[in-house]
Amino acid sequence: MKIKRFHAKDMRSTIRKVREELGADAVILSNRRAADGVEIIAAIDYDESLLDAQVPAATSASRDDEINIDASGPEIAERTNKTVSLSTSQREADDLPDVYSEAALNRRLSQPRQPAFAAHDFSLPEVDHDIEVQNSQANHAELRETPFIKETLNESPTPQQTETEAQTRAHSWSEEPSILAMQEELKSLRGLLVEQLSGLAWGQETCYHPLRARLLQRLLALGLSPVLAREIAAQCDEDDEIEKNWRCALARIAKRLPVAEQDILEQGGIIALVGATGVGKTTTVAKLAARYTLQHGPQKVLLITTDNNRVAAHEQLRSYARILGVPMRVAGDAQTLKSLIHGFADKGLILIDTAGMSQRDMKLSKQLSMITDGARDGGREVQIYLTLAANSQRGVLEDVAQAFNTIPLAGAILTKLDETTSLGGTLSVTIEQSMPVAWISDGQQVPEDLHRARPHSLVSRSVAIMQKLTSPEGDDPVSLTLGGMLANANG
Ligand SMILES: Nc1nc2c(ncn2[C@@H]2O[C@H](COP(=O)(O)OP(=O)(O)O)[C@@H](O)[C@H]2O)c(=O)[nH]1
Ligand SMILES: [Mg+2]
Repeated sequence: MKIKRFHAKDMRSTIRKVREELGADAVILSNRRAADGVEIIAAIDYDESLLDAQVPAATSASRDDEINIDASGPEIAERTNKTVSLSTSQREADDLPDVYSEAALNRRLSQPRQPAFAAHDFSLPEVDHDIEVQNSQANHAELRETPFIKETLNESPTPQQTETEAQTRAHSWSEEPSILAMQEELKSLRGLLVEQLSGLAWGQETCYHPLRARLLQRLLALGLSPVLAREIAAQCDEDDEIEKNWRCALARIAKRLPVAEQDILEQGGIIALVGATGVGKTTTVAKLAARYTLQHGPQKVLLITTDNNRVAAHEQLRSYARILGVPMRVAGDAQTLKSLIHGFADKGLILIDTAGMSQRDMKLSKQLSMITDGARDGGREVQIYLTLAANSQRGVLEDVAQAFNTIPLAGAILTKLDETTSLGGTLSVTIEQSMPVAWISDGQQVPEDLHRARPHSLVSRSVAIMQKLTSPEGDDPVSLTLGGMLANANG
């Protein structure tokens, strides 16, 4: 019998190696996930009865009957008559000898196979990185019955085997009921562990850094992302009182909050508003147009919509244009946009309203490049502002900002501040994505409910919202958040 260890980046490649070297009759004795892939111990000419008969006899045998570990070469094991010899190129002997010793092998063989978890035993199973020889028979049987491995061992992959086939196979393997059940089990164990760890971490924080913990608690209640809240809280002065630290923390947030230096409306030019559907792009375009019209007159403004999908979208912008007395055009493609920009070169401000684009929409980059290309070809630069509705969840805003930040954004316009129950999340996103906020909108009235963004007023506003709406300080949300962070860090 010949035993050998195989190593590759995944199960499939490792099994292929086994096949190539030992042939289709190879027997898998054990497999485990290694740091950089999968490791399989396989054997050829494997005779279980011979092993069973020989191993007990080995108790009284001489040194030659032992399973040796030899560092002489890549060949791991070769067994003739009573001798099994295991070799490894890197001498992982420190990990291995005990399991291969005669006594250990006998002890393992004589023990009945234990389940990893007893019914009510929640202690974590001991992780054994060694090769579990005594389970080889059962492992072998189970593994051979696993469709993916069975097929891999019995069928020669032909050159014509397509990638689609491989994917389907991997897919069906991962949908095995036992694998799914195991995944569920692992998920619930992970949840349990995260809960325990988060409680522990929060307990330590409150014990060793009580002031920092309280500050962190407030910053999280403000809605800041856990990462930003921790960064700000870490700069606190433990010797000072909480209220002073709180004021300093708020000042730090305001300092980090990027806002547009110049007023869009003073600069003029071509401004396009992008963002998801319903965030308030058209209304904001109308508000900006109205303000500019008040200062420079209606003849200096042009409204363009690239939303040629919905008639309702045109109508909404058209009625604003009618009220303001400014022209409005529809541009369905880059060419039309280009000629419009060219033809209305005398306009001080061209506002482009766009169709709602989901961050997951495949048409997103196409639409954005249409805007930039159209404007560039028209000989003028376009400034694109991302419209973010402040009443969205932080996770959604992060997603949107990341997707849109792949194009050169001039900044952000925050809408629906009047409807949000937490402003910290929106502020976190603009800080973390370094996205200068130009304007904020806090109502539906055109043009009254539009204001220039000011860092201190945004921070005060978020504190006012927090004080009005959040419950008294409590540890639970914080520990859960810390738990989430730990889980993400480990996952
Ligand atoms: N409460 C509130 N509603 C707003 C604000 N901005 C826009 N809206 C409303 O949100 C809805 C969608 O706005 P719209 O401009 O059509 O969004 P679009 O799909 O992004 O163009 C409309 O009913 C607007 O009146 C705001 O700042 N606060
Ligand atoms: Mg719209």
